[in-house]
Parts: sequence; C-alpha cells; structure tokens
Amino acid sequence: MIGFITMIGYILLKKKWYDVLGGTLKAIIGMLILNVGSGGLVSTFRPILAGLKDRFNLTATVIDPYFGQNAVTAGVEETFGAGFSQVMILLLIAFIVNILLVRFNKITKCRSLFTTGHVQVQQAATAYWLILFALPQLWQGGIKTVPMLIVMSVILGAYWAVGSNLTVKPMQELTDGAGFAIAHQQMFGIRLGYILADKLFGTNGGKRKKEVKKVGDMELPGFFSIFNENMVCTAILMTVFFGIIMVVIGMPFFINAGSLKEGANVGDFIMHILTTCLNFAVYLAILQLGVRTFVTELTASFQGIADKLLPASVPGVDCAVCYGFGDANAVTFGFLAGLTGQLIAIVALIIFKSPVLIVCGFVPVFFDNATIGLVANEKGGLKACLCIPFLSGLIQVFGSALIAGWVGMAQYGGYLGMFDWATVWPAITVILKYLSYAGVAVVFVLLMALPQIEYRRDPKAYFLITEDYEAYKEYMASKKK
Ligand code: ASC
Repeated sequence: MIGFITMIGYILLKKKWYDVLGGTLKAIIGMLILNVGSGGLVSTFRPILAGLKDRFNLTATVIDPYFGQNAVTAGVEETFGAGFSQVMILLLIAFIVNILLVRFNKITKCRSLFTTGHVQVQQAATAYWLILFALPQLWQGGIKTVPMLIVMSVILGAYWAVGSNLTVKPMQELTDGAGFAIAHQQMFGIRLGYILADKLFGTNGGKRKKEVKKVGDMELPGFFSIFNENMVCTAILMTVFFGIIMVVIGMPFFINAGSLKEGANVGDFIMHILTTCLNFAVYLAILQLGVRTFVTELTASFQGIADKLLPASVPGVDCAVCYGFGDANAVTFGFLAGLTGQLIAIVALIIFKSPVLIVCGFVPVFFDNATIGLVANEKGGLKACLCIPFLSGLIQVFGSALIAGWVGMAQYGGYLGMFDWATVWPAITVILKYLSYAGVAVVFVLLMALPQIEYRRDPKAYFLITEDYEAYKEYMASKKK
C-alpha cells in the first residue's frame, strides 16, 4: 500500500521514471524494515505476556489484535455462518467512504487517508462483530446483506477519516511538519492524551506560564546519565521489567515453548532472559531505521496526491512511524507506565472477581502507550508521559473487559483491546444497541462533528497546517503577538 501510494504520488508529480522506481523501492524497503522491527517486538514479547495466563491457569481474554481477530473469525463463523470474505468487502467499501470524505474535505474537513492495511483488516473484523451484536436485525443473509455492509462501512469509514484527522495536529507538532497523520488503533487516545497533557501538565494552550520539562531535557547525574542514551535506557528498563515477568513465569514454560533446551540450567535461563530483553532495544532501533528510510519518500510523493486528487490531505500511517521523532525515551517510559496501569487493573479484576479476566497483550500495551506517551511528553513533559499512559493502561483493561464480556467475544479468548476499541467503539456499540437505526445516524453525526469543531476554531490554520507547515508556524506566531 505504501509503495503503491508513493508510486502514484511521484507519477502525479511527473518525476522521471527512474526517480519513481527509486523512491518507490525506498518506501517499500523502509516499510519492510519497520515491519522487521515491530514484528520482532511482537513475536518475542507477545508469548511472554501471554505466558502469564498459562502460569496462573487463568481462563482469560487476551487483549491483542491477533487474538481478537481469531476470536472474531471463530465467532462470526459459528454464529452467522458467514466467512471472512464479508469482512473484506466491508473493508473495501469503508476505505472508499474514507477516500470520499477526504476528497470532499471542503465540506467534511477530513484531511487524512487511512493506509495501514493490516490494521484495517483487524478493525473491519471487530466492527463487523460489534455492529451485528448491536443491530442483529441487519442480518438477512445472501444478497440482503448489502444494506448491512453499507451501514457498517459508513460508520467504519467515518471512524477512519475522523480518527486519523484528530492526529494531524499532534503529529505535525511532534514531527515539525513531517506531513503525516496516524492511522492506527489509538487515534482518539492520541488526541485525548495531547489535550490532557497540555491542560494538566503543560501551558494550557499558552495560558499558563510554565516551563515544561520534557523527557529529553532531563539532566541525569552520575550513574543515571547513562539513561539519557535511548538504547541503554531501553535495555536496562526492559531487562528489569521483562526479567521479573520471565522469572515469575518460570523456566519450565520456556522449555515447553521450545525457547530453552530440555535440561537447561539456571545459567542458560539467565542468558535467555538477558538476550531476550536486550533484543527489545535492537528491534526498536531497527524500527526507527525503517521509519527514517520511508517517511521522507512517502510524504514527499504524497504531495502529488494532495495536489491532484485529495486536496490538503496527508497519509495516515502506522503509529510506530512517530517513534522516529520526539524524545526517544518517551516511547519506553510511556510503555512502562501503560504496562503498570494494565497490571494494576488486572489485579483489580481478580480481586473484585470480575466475570471476565483480561491478560495484557503486547501490541496494545506497547504500541498504544508508547505513542500516547510520546505525544503527552511533547505537550506536558515527563509527568504527562508517565501519568497519561498509566491512565490509558487502566482504561484499556477495564474497557476491554466490559465490552468483550458484553458482546460475547470473551468466550472466544480474545479482543482487539487497543485504546479506541476499549473506549470509542464500546460507546458506539451502546448507542447502536439502544437507539437501533436512529443510532447509526447519531454515531455518524457525532463523528462528523469533530473535524467541524476543530475547523471552526481557526479555519485558516486548519488547512494551512497540512498544506504549508512553515507558513502555519508563522501564522500561529503572529496570532500570539
Ligand atoms: C497493531 C498491529 C500490529 C502493530 C503494528 C505496530 O495494531 O496489528 O502488528 O500494531 O502495526 O507497528
């Protein structure tokens, strides 16, 4: 998808054929490098967190996009006998809705296009289940499912357009105008974190005189100065956190899983813990290299699309793309704060004997909270970078427990669990469930109102921020005087 968009963009900019080829290859390779990094993180650390479930013999729902997708596939086939193909049609129509909303952004004010394919598949599957749960009367079977798919697509497509649009301002500020938005699973979380960080810990839109101490501004003395170096910081913190978790899970688990040999001793176990944990820093470094490789190609070529096809728009990309910007340590701090929040929430579920138990999955706890922490740090400094992801961790677990239990996904063992899917989507499901068809209109209107509200606060700045960031900064500075 990223390669295709880059190619179209450069062709529209009338670049020479070999420049189109070179740029497109660089964009694809950068994206593949990013996938090596994020895939490595996920495949190494997901089994460890999921191992907690086996260690304590819990019947629990894992919050993770892949577990969620498997659960939905199983549930949909069992309940409706419909296969995954309907989900793919839903995805396609929703994507067209997103394109149209951006194409007509003089009216809709939507400025960003969702390009993160794997996330679209996961979300289409989950939205399919949630909407059918709320509006079972939509289900007619055969050709009569067309109206159902259209209703679903309008809601999902509006969520993609509006959600990624909410991240435009936080991302332009974080990256000093790199020209992309986030198209992922915590887009409302990003904007909420941005607003809360500024209001609670920052200058409150310039109204409060205050020096915001960001993660990168900290001057750590003596021994602690080594934490200023991102690789060292990540390596030490991950070794402590995941080291403890791995010790708690115990050696037999890793022997069973095949990552330690039969008859391994304590020394082997310690070596395994060290290499696993240090690999966190390795994958993070790979991920950032991938970002640097493709971001400039994608955003430069997207100019062609913004000029000719989708005016004043930016591409919406994977949340990991922003880890190449801002204070690198904010990624690590945000993650650890979110993990702490999730673990506390899980203990609370156990203590209060919740009928649905949650186990944290790596993807929500890392990618949501690292992203939210990075944005919060930019606005509200270190305190925001720790407090807001902590809160988000609590919300992810409690929100997911409620929705997964209510809609019956918990019994299939997984739920998507990312921030927006523990907050915004449960709210959408409640509205649809209680207002029925009128709820569809209510949800659509509420979503579409968000870009309108942001636009009305400053119509000139609103499109300038994507069209010409330098001019936007000058304009904002002149407004302050
Ligand atoms: C997700 C998902 C992933 C990660 C990845 C982060 O939601 O399914 O594999 O986040 O996109 O880079």
